[in-house]
Amino acid sequence: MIPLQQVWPDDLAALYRAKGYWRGETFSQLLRNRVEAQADAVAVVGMDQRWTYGELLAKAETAAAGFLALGLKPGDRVVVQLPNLPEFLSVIFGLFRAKLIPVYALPAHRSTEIVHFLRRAEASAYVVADRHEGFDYRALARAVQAEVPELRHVVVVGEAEEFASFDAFRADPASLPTEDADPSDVAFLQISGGSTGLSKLIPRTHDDYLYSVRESAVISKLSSSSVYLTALPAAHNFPMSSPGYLGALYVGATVVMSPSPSPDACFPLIEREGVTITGLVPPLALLWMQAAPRKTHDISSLEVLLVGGAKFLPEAARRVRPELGCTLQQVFGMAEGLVNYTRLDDPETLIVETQGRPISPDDEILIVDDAGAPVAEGEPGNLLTRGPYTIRAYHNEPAANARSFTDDGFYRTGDVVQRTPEGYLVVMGRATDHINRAGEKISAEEVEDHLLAHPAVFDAAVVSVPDDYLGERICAFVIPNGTAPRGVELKAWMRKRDIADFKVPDQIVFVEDFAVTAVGKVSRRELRAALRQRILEEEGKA
Ligand code: OOB
Repeated sequence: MIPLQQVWPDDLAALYRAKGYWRGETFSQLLRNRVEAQADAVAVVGMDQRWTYGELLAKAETAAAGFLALGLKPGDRVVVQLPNLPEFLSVIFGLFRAKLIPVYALPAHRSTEIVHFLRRAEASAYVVADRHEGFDYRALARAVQAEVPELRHVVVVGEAEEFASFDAFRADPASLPTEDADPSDVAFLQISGGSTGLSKLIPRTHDDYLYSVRESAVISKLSSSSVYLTALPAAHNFPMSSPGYLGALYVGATVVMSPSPSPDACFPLIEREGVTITGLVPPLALLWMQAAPRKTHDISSLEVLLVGGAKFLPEAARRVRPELGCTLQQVFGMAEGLVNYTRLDDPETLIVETQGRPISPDDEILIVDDAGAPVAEGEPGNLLTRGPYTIRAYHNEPAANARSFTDDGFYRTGDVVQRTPEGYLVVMGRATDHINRAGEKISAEEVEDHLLAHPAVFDAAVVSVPDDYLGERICAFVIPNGTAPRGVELKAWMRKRDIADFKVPDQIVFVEDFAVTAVGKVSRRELRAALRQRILEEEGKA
């Protein structure tokens, strides 16, 4: 197995420790500390269950012993694909306790993506729920296991059928090893949005991630009386740590898991549990504002709404307080590390018009032109960053690492930003070819590769198109090979390729050629830019 690591240069690691950013804490310790302080406080609520911190720890220990009893060994990787159930937390804290490494997949992922994660991570186990939103994950597990024989264990939360049942784990926690993980070790793998090709794996250490969690909790003013609603899929970095359910657990607050982010699911939970804080992507924030005048539930306990994952336009941002009655906190973050927040007591203009400033005084920010030279202060440019919780490398991706990081370790975010005189960042756009569809990042190249596999597709170019609701939608330009299939047929065929549904193009435009300009040879990037321009002009948006 290729070892997991995330290495900062010695001098910086020493600085981050000396400044108290990296405190030598682990995820298991986090939970134990809370239990020592407040075993009987409610930690997690969801699906008619209500667990205290003491119960969460007990369930995590049973889970840990159960995973080890299957034959898994510390360091083994486990792909976790669960909806927002309370068991999401007992599974991941169980894995942490057993020194197993969760790899976070989204419920929307299908066999194409899961097989890729299992192989890239060299995972030996896969944890799923039985069903969610009408989809049977056991059938997915069967398909995946047939393709990846190295996958030794499938564990199911709920009705397990032929697989190992999480609910029936009975091994004695007394058998668990006493020594904890090394805080500088990789604790889990996140999944990148992927601007080129398939998603990459992002190794995060206990030390670096817990720093971002702890500071995020301070920035969002979480306390033990806060109630955090997990509305977005729990596997996403945003609801996980900005300040997320981990921030909430860190300070001894209560976490409510909602099976769906819709107002219908969330408003009753807000009223019943007295939710004080949650996080949404912009399209959902718009949906909540639209639903608010007709609501029959009291959501007045909500104090803070974080919005991020994609650009929240100032016109929409301005409506949050009057329409939802809470303070907006914009968050501009990335699973690779850097997270920016507006602060709760910032002036309205900063809250509405910017995406915030970094968590840490030691988050280094460079804004550069395409040649890598710093732009004049206040001008837009490419955002590069380095700091105490930003990765230095993806797992086992030498080519992507060479592209994505500078020689001195700055991560090229792919985002184009401007810095205000107050030091706040405004996201202007991005330099890479991915589509940010309602906060999900989709690689144009990955979608093109799928389209090209269709016998009637000669060539395909995939671009993002501005969309009032989604922020951006996926538009595929396709040159047919002979008779063009119908757009709906091509979409239906894409769906059958077992990929996440959010990657299927929203719009397909058949063209005879890409009208390549006189220059002759154009890069895919230039081609996509030209096609995007064409559709903007057609829609009168250019
Ligand atoms: C979050 O993380 P990822 O890894 O899914 O996506 C990161 C990318 C950023 O590079 C940027 O392109 C975009 O998502 N993004 C935003 C944004 N927040 C993220 N673009 C404009 N405005 C924003 N507020 O999406 C993520 C991770 C942690 C916290 C929040 C979001």
